[in-house]
Amino acid sequence: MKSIVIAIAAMIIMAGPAMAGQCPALIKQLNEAVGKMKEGDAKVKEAKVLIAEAQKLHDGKKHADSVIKGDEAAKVLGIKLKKK
Ligand SMILES: [Cu+2]
Repeated sequence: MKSIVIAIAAMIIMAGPAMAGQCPALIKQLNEAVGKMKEGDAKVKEAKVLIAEAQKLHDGKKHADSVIKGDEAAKVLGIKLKKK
């Protein structure tokens, strides 16, 4: 029983840094995609808000939430993100 608890705790601890590297990579891809699109476009504006939120979540160490926001932004833009 104890070993299971330790294994779960270790997974949670290790998931943190792994996710931390993911968001900047996703945000970079989103910003590049936005850079190629028309600035006045409604979906570009919407995506920029979501990207800013993803960045804020990442800065606040909420990496899992940041990835979800990034996915939302990608859906708005109609692009696919490359994930690690
Ligand atoms: Cu992050």
